[in-house]
Amino acid sequence: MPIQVTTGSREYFPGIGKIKYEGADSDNPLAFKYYDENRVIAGKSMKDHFRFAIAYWHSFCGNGGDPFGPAGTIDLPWDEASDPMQSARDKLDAAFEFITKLGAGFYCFHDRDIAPAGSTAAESEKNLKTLVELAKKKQAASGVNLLWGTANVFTHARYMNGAATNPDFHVIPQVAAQVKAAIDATIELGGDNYVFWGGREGYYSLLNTDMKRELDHLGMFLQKARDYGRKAGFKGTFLIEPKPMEPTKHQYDFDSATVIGFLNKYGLQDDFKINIENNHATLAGHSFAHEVQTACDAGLLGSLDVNQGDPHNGWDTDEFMHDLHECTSLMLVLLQNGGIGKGGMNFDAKRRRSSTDAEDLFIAHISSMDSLARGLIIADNVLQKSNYLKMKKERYASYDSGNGKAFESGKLDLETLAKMADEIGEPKQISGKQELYEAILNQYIR
Ligand code: XUL
Ligand code: CO
Repeated sequence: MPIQVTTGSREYFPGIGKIKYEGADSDNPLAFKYYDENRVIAGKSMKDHFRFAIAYWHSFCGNGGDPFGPAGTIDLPWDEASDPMQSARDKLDAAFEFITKLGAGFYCFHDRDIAPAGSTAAESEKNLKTLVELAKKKQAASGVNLLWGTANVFTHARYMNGAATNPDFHVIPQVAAQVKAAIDATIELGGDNYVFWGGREGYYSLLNTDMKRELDHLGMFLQKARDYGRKAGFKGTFLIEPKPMEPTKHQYDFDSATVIGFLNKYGLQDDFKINIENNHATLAGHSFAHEVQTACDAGLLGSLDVNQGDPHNGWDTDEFMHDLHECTSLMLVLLQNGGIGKGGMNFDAKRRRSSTDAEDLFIAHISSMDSLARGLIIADNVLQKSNYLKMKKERYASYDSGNGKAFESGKLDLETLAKMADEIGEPKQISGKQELYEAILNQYIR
């Protein structure tokens, strides 16, 4: 069903209605210029290509605070009630008003984003259940779905030495209580995925760290979480979100390649996939496209956290993704690899500390949705109209027949190959044509 605007008793974004598609010539900052949800590209509607999701933590909990000004700059009118449960209900109203006015089909949350912690694990779970029941009604009224849920097992002081990788076993039951309740919440809300981002799963100093034991504990914990989820009826995909550093110096889920090895080592590869975030890729010294391609090649692409960082500094700045070149490179990989499936594109991004108008939250998302839509259109043009695919195929043509094909299928041993060296002789030089590929891409970015 089309998304229905769903407000609570108070309207938090007055004066802003449902965001419409007005086309590339529109000057309206509160309209889509490229994202036209029903437009079909490469056999699929834009809505299905992206499955856009709103990140609860940035958009409804983030106040623009930073280490030099933790009090923040951005008004959160839904966070004024003195009772934290009332505040959580108000936040839910604001969230669904925003999500439905924007027309995004999905949202994502941490347990602590939607409900406050109580003084015991049981009380925290009770709070979460109360908010989940309300969220379920909002979902039914609006047609918005949950892309993924997760547990915040990194903010509380008890997790300072790690969550599932904590050297002290007494922390593990706390992690289990949170993860179990968050999996239950995700099932209750029909979430398509459940995410593990290992914020504190890593270390600062090898001097006090038994890395092997910590990783074994992480593998064991995830197996138990998977087993519980399946027993409780979770049919979706578990996702690990890689990040190489921050907050810890060395995070265990460094990048896609590291996570692929980890999943295979601990027997998790059939239930888990990867949630890739652009800014995390940058921190790992990779491009988003590289990380996505790596996961696709392993059959483990799960979902995406779309944002961008600054390649010149080493921080996770979580800016809204608007770099057209990066959007195009990403969509080129996705179009060639069958798309995003039951994953989506979650805006793990925050407006800048100085973007303080309520409409800035809309503008930030609209700009990013338009940039990705434009990337999709450009990438599709490159694939349909240019020589790109043909050139790439021809580069590997020597493996399509004869000895190349025999090698690829494992029929040539090393001695036979070695003998061919003089029979075949020095290979002729074949240009890699990188600049031509770059020129083709830029030719279509218009
Ligand atoms: C932190 C980050 C998280 C995860 C969910 O860098 O990306 O918000 O996406 O825990
Ligand atoms: Co993220």
